[in-house]
Amino acid sequence: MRHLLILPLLVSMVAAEAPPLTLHYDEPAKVWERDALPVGNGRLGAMVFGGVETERIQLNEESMWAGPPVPEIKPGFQDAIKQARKLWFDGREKEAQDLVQKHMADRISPRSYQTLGDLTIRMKPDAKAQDYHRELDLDRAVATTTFSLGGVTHTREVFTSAPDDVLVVRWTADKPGAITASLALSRPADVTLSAPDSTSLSMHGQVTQKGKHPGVHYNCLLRVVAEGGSVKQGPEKTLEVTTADTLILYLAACTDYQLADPSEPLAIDLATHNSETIDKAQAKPYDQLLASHTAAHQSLFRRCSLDLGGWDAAKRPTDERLAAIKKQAKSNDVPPCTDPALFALYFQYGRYMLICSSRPGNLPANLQGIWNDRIEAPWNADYHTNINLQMNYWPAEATNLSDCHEPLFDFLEALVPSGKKTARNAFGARGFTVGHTTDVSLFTTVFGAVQYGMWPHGAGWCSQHFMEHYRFTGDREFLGKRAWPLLRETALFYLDYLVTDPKTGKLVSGPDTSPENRFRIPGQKDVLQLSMGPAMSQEIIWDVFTNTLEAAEVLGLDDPVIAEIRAARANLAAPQIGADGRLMEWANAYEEPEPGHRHISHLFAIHPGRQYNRESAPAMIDAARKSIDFRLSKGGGHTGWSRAWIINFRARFHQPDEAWHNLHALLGKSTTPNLFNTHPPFQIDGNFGGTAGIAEMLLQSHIGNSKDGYLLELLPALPPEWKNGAVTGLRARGGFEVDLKWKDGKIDSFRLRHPQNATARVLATGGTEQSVTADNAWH
Ligand code: FUC
Repeated sequence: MRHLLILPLLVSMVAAEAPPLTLHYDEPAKVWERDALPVGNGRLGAMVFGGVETERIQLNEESMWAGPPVPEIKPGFQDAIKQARKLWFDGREKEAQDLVQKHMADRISPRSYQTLGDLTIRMKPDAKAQDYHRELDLDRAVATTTFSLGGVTHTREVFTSAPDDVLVVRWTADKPGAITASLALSRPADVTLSAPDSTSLSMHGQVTQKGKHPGVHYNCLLRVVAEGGSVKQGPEKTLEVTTADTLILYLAACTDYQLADPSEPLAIDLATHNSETIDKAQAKPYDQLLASHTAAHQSLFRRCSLDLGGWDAAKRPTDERLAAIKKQAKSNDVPPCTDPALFALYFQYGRYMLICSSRPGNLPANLQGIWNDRIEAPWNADYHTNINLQMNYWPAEATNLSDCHEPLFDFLEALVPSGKKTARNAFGARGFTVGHTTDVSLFTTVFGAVQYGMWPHGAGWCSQHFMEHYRFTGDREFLGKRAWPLLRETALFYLDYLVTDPKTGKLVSGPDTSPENRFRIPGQKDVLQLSMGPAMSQEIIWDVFTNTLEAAEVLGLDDPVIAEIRAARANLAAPQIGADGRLMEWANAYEEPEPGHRHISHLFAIHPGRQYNRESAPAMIDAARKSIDFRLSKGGGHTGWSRAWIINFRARFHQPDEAWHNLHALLGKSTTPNLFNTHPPFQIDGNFGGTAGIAEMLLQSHIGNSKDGYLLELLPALPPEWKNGAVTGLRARGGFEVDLKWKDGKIDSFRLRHPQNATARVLATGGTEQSVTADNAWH
């Protein structure tokens, strides 16, 4: 029932002759992060190298984490916060910060998301490989490697099936008996290898971090089915395949992690579970296994298509095309768009990666989606909630992957019990709060150095996604059963966390940070991070209150908390415009030691927030634009995700050239040949933010509300370079699905679909506003 509104819209909108959506290369991958190609079913992932002599298929399972401890609130923290507020209001800012720092929970992050290991296929060919080609087909979600050896063509297909929950490798050769190879599983730590029978290998163990912090138990099973030839156990837990015609490998993996209670391992026999999973997959003919995988993938992937023309370029290897963009990016001029199809591919790659790393029932996409080849990943490949986790989900609704948003909702709901404890113990507050980062153990504490750690707005920001899901889908059941309870808890926290600024009488947040940024009070030498009422905190709180009130109104609820929220919102301090015309990051005019900082937190109210828009607050939009100009002039936008955020801002400012320039820079400066976004290193938020940014350039619907409806803005920031094109299946708030065609940079025609044939306000850039009924007819 949850997707009542989406299901009727599941029309495959890709033209009969779909353009080739593949990443392809003329040589095997060398470096994991740069070259290998990702496949995934939301839970199981793999990076395919496409090697000839040695094929490495690096494996992931989403819950491979070591265990406790987690950061714990120190005694006296709650009092320190209260005292720090007084000190701050008395002008003793440095003392306030030092006091909080002294009482912060210790940084205990002993864990990282870990690799599951590698599946390695080794062969000793007599000849050198010819006609080498490897590709990732985004539309079928299959990675294929082909090469010929001594006149025999070999083809290896790799996919991870969601319906059958297995990774499958099929290796065929066009002459019988041509496949002779050795297969192995391996893992860098905590592993016992075994060969349960003559055609299987297994690895299992308990995940630790360097021998400490025992976490999940895991099991991974590989079964080999050969047509022709033979398979037998080799030395050192390998399987030796000799002169087979075709080989199919089935790999299943699981752990005993459960989101509902991470401290309580799932009571299942992991080895039996994997064996049964493979039995079922193996019982299906290969073609059927592949067909059901492809169908499941396409039911999501094909909901949205983008055609920017220039598809001929798709014949060239992807790394070569990217290299051309990188060369252009060295110039500071706004570069011409010489390869529009690469940007369409990039858009779809973000959608592909969201489907592969975030299917319903799974954990959310982490900092690297589900792909990680290390025991200690950068930033632990965890769930940072001070932008990264949210950015992962920016494309979910707009690009018609609402279902892929669900893991975020499940995760947030799972955080509530822990977040209530933190609200109570750390702040003496009702409701629910989450600090700047968390992981599968679901801790919510603010911890570590105040610069990154004293930021209790993870839940506040994430709760926005619940309301946005309703806005895009119109799913009232979701709104009532899931969004409202979560928003209410989040709002309760803020009602108690806010304090009155004695100078202004307004309600302010704090002491907390503007994520990871620092300031200096004029005339003082210390560089500080904590303050009362930084702009982002105020904006997130406005957003939470507004969303909660809107949800209550739609649901017609009568709850005493509604009046409390309304009163608090009316008295909430709002961000200000500084003397230089910029939107101020802090409540007062401070010096900025790092004016090109990567976070652009104070513009939350413009995107992803909706507090200010060009109709309701043109002066704030102007000020925000100046803030971005300034940030960029000081070297901002240097990390992948930061650049991606800027694209989204530029789109909201209706600045097509600037949006284009930053999109170009995202590929030109922060993208590797496998089209992974790099912070550096690899961080998937930049991919997702880039995909969302392209959607935002083509369609916006943030002006309006659930009661009065939303304004659908068509092509609000279309780069002049993308003269002709078409997009199908974008989604807009109000529950609309939108197709657009444009010619010579102007809208040519559009059509809207809506399950109740609702009417929308539509504004095509350069035209006048009209009222259009969603009847799936071209206008
Ligand atoms: C935030 C950012 C960093 C990085 C990390 C994972 O804290 O400030 O740049 O993206 O998350």
